Amino acid sequence: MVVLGRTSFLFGFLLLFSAAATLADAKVHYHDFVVQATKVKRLCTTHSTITVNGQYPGPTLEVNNGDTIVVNVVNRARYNVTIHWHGVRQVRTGWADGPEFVTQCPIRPGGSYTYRFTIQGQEGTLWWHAHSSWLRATVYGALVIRPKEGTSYPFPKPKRETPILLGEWWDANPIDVVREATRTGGAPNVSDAYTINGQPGDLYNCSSKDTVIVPIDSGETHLLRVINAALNQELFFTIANHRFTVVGADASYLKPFTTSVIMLGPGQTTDVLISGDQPPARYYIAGHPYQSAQGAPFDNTTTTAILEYKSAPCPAKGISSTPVMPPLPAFNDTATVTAFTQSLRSPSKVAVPTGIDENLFFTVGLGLFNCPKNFHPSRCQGPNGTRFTASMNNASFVLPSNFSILQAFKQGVPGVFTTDFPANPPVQFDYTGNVSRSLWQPVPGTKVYKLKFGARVQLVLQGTNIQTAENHPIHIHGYDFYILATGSGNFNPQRDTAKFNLVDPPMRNTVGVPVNGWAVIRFVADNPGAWLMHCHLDVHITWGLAMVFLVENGVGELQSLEPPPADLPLC
Ligand SMILES: [Cu+2]
Repeated sequence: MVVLGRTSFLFGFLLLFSAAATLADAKVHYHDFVVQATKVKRLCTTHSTITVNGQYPGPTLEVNNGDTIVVNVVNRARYNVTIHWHGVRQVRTGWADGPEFVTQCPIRPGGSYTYRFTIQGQEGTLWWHAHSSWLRATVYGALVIRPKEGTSYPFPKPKRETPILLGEWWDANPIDVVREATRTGGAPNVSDAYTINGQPGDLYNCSSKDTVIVPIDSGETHLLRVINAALNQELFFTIANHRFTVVGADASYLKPFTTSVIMLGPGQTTDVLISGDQPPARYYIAGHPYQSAQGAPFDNTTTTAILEYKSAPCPAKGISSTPVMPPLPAFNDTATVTAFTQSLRSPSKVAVPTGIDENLFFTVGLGLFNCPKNFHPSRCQGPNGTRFTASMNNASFVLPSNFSILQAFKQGVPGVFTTDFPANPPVQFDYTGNVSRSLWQPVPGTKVYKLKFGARVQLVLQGTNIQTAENHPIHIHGYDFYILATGSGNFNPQRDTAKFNLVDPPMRNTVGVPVNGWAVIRFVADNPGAWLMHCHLDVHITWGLAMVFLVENGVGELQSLEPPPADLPLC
């Protein structure tokens, strides 16, 4: 179906050649990712876990801003798979973005696909993960982006750097967990552990001998690249007796500030500096949930690693080596989350888009489907015999199954999606009040919203109180955006526009929409393609909390999506 003409191939080659000539220092990094089942033992039980190259977490990619990454993914697992390069702008390379049935069909068992893209203007920490069903529970790794060759960090160069991947572990096959939930219509089982770099740590059974040790020397500065790779849980993160200097998030630098605790929603990254300024000893590094939904079950355990001074007294000498445990915020401590997120600022004045072309207002929240007449009651185990769902602007997103949206868009295949995703909620209501039961049932469909190339977009994301209000980490593919403001209650343009930070708002790829509140973001639609926007709690994307922006080509080659790679998987 997708035929790459010889002329366009030659043209692409010449473009690549001329680009390479102007970026003499930029490197190309080649990697092979073999997706395969691997025996992994955690919490006293061995599972056949889907990994990349037998590693859990998967390999860390280390590059400089400006470099090109080429990853050949071979699928030797029994599931369909795709890999998403979370936060990478993918300028003109939308075919390499990865979400299944959005920018590509899945790589079938036995198949392969080579992702090829360039890091442009992003520095800090991103990550990669599977974007097919719940495979990302174990198929993920760090993507470290150092400053462009010949430049340096906007802070003193740290002596060490360590990626800290926060994960979530089920003592079960995560694919079985989501399949069971999809069958019953109920909430999926909560996880059994959180992990730091793949290890639950000392507070879990059969885990303490493998607890991750992070070394530090007295007097040195250490950069921790913290990534929330958990499937369904926002997490607080802290280290006993050490303060963080926050210097970046989602591969954009921030105005440095200090705090003793940070919070990350799934999908978010935060770069922090710590100093070896405490008495040489062992200190717990700890993560546990921020749970904003009231009454919903969650995994309330705590994962730990150990920050160990190299000169710390050795346990063999009879000195107690039990690490110091830090206090952690209460699970429902929204005030701490608000204080943290409102401290984030760009390092200096930035060019916030103005002269808005597209003024969008999307509700985000859960819903309940009444049990379909032909369904056995065992398939309606949501509240009061319903099935859980979720939506944006009352549209519950359904992935296509025989074309990717991008392929259908570019080849003009009809019937794969409709372009009627609404710019505003079809019905206005008191979003964070007592919502009438008649507004709880969204409409399923594959609706997209079209944007002209270069459109200046303002998007209000309004949380709803339908079923259960909670914080939703909303992630946009293909774009970074400025977060102008967040607040609680219903967004009110007369009152809340005055709160916009038009000077130094933070730039991110994932924004936490506060529980029973709203967030306002802006971006310029200057990257053509099909870009998924979704809640990064996988349970919510499973229920349909997603939509797609279709961004048209601009004028000329440099404002147009590249042709699809010859090995693009088709359905
Ligand atoms: Cu959500």
